[in-house]
Amino acid sequence: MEVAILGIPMDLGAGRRGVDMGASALRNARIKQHLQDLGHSVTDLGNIAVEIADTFNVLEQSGMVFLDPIYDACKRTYDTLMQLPEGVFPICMGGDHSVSMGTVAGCARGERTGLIWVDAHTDFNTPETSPTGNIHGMPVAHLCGIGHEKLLSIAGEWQIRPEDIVMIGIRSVDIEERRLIKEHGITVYTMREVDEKGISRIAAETMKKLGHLNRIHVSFDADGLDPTLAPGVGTPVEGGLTYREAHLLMELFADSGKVTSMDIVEVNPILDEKNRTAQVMVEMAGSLLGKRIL
Ligand code: Z70
Ligand code: MN
Ligand code: MN
Ligand code: MN
Repeated sequence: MEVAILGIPMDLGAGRRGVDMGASALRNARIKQHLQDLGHSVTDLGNIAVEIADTFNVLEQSGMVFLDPIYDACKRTYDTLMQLPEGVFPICMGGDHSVSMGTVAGCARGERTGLIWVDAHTDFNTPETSPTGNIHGMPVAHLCGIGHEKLLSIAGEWQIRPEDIVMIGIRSVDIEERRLIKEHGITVYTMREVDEKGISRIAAETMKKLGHLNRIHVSFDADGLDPTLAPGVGTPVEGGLTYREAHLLMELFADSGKVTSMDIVEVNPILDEKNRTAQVMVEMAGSLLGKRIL
């Protein structure tokens, strides 16, 4: 497969600094070599230009104060992805999860696209419902067309359909966010469902729901994994996906042959232990791109 990796070194949507170095950490964990060793042809497109939080003369360095530079970075990401030749498999390396307002739309190329959101959080807040103001808690709502007008304009008229979204690994949802998730009928597999059904049944149900679509994007937030496995994240939540569950999930998605693009987001090397989190996320990409033991 032709793979293109793209860095979006942005932490403006997160409540704390450091995820802007996530793309560097993934390159340091040899993402390119790892995928090449699986037989893929890999091009590194470099990084999208992103403004730096410290250069803003604001009292509180978080939340909606960063709306304009987040818009700019997402728009540049979207434009870059839209220019890729058809058939290339993009891997978008964040950055905090607000980058996905640009990556999902750019990878969709204006077409109907399934979205698999692997995360501890549903990221379905709007500026009105968010308890923190952090934009990384809002990308899915914006992809569905609800939220701040400026952020909604990143992809022009394109939107994802709520029925084309499946979330897996969820274990932290805010009160108003919960109402929005139910209102929009989003399919959510919380950790309770992972425990009850098992990850292979969840993968099968996901593909049954989305497999008819020509494009499927997997957006993988490192905090979907258990924090013992992926400590380098800004918002660790106990009780996440195990190493084996997460690999099996990626392997089963790979077997479907339906996945066309991926995000790896929220890797924070400042909070990590010897780059473990980036390393495990590189392995996740390998499994999603067809790595087999035999
Ligand atoms: C919370 C909020 C969030 C990631 C934290 C947290 C959102 N629901 N997303 N870490 N990746 O602030 O909206
Ligand atoms: Mn997220
Ligand atoms: Mn998360
Ligand atoms: Mn939109």
